[in-house]
Amino acid sequence: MVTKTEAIIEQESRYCAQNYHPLPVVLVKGEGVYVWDEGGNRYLDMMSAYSAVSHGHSHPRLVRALTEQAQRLAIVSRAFHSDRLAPFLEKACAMTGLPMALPMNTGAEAVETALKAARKWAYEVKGVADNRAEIIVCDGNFHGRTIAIVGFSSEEQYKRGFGPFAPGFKSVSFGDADALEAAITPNTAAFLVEPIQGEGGIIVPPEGYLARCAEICRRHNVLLICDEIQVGLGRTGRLLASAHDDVVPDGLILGKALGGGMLAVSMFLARRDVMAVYRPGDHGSTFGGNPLSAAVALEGLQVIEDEDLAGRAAELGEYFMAQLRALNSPMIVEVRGRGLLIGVEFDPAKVAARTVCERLMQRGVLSKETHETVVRFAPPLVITRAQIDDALAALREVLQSLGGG
Ligand code: PXG
Repeated sequence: MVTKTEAIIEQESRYCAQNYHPLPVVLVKGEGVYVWDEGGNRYLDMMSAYSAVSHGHSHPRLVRALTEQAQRLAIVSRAFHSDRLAPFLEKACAMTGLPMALPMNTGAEAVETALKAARKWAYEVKGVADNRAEIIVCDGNFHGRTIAIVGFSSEEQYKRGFGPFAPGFKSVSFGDADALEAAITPNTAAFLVEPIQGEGGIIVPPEGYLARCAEICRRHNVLLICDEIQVGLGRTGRLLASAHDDVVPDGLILGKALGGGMLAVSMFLARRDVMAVYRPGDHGSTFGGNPLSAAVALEGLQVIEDEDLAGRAAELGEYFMAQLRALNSPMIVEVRGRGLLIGVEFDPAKVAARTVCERLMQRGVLSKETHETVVRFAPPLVITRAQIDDALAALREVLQSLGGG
């Protein structure tokens, strides 16, 4: 007999492009840190949609903001003003310390927005000759899936079959500030970096790396652009991951949790002289900055402050990471991360990360592997210590069931 779950997955595989390999669970409801499948089973969500659901599922304040605004005015395009956009951007600027913002929807769009701004800034402000601007990125980066972005990925699978790619990008070793300085030329417009590499496997760079990069960029008149789509908005224990190094970047990219786990909302924030390169007609998005997104995102930023989500991530992340290390499993090679962005690296000779995720799922904990060896623990930031203990108990059982407890 085919179960309802199997039937739904089969239907999806018939109609949906097979560009993902999801765990075999069909979710129908979420509340806080929990999600439920169509059979009524409850799971702890330790992935939170790759950090997009930092506020928890269906946060009541965000549901209210969404429904109230949906009943009033949802979409106007940027052909007209709305009363929702400015308060949202003012709040985002106040919280991040950057003076101006350009709203988009998905992370990749906001990254493209940053890249275009950096190039135009190089020509108009820095004085680089036409079409010569270079942007430096890092090996192991993940910034999205557009052709320009995958073109500078170091991951073969992201690129294979999608060329030709945009020129003008150079990649240097992540965590090596000297490599950055060596790669800079008079044509360098910007250095684009994730303060912690998320999709690359939760890679934390050496202490002080970002501060050194910021100093190097300043000295060479190169823009430091931080992609905090995954690590920003409290996830690592500070509002911005760059704040751990006391760095205010020249350009900042936010997404994921910016939409409060409700909508796709992203933005590029920047220094005034950088944002000034955008003039009417240069760039845009039909949905970017729409009143519905702006109302939800503004409330989301307020919730981050009111519930001190960054403080929770700092405190609970430290606890969680210490407990994971104390598991002392021979299957675990390393536990790394910051705040509630944690990667547990498993020994591939002993177990596949996917197997760990499948077994966790059977015990009511959802996570997802990255790069075959790393299991990600990045729960909603509203998680409690007791719920973390539940996840740890499930992981202990899984390790025991695999003979590595
Ligand atoms: N920058 C960073 C640092 C990211 O983690 C993006 C940009 C792109 O965001 P959008 O909204 O365009 O996906 C990300 C996304 C996936 C996947 O399913 C994406 C991410 C992490 C894990 C899986 O493609 N991060």
